[in-house]
Amino acid sequence: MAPFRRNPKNVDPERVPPGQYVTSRFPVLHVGSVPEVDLERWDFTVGGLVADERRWTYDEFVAMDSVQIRADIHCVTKWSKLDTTWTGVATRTVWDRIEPQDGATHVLVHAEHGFTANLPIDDFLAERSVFAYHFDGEPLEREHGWPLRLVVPHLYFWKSVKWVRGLTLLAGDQPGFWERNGYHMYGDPWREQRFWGD
Ligand SMILES: Nc1nc2c(c(=O)[nH]1)N[C@H]1C(S)=C(S)[C@@H](COP(=O)(O)O)O[C@H]1N2
Ligand SMILES: [Mo]
Repeated sequence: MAPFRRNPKNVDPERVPPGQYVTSRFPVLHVGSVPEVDLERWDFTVGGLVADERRWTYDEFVAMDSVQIRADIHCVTKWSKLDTTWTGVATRTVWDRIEPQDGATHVLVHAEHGFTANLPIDDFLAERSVFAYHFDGEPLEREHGWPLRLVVPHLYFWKSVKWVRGLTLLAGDQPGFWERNGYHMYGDPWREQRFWGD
């Protein structure tokens, strides 16, 4: 398949999923307005199928061990950006501090303004899934999700929830915001799972 737009010559085509083009820009995409976030009142909560609900303040959250990951990101609107780096708390680190109950299979990630996205637990816990506070070594910009965003680079970027505030563990899958509005429940860019039925 021909790429949607011409890719730069120095890009290895093997790194570009079908239908995507490579950009060095960093487009901003979201529904609604960029939220006003007050770090003093910010919290991160985990509920649903857990033995005990958990809550972190911002200081507590960012005090957890940090990791840096390097990844290519792929937006369903067809841009891909290669070699991005993100610093933050690995999803696994958060997971190790909660007690999931038997039967939990998915997470619904939630954010400011009620935005949500669903993920199977295995994808949520993938090696490079991270709650990021830095992009390319600098604090996240507000429009890219400051103070904290999820990054799950192996799925389309709509799963990488900006302004994240918590998780609900679920027995079974449940659509999030975009998934209720026509986007694929899983969203693998290599299988071009953009929309319902793909
Ligand atoms: N909270 C929230 N997170 C979100 C979205 C949103 O509307 N709200 N949009 C998603 C979509 S569709 C994309 S493509 C990416 C865009 O991230 P960026 O603006 O940093 O490029 O954020 C994702 N995370
Ligand atoms: Mo998107």
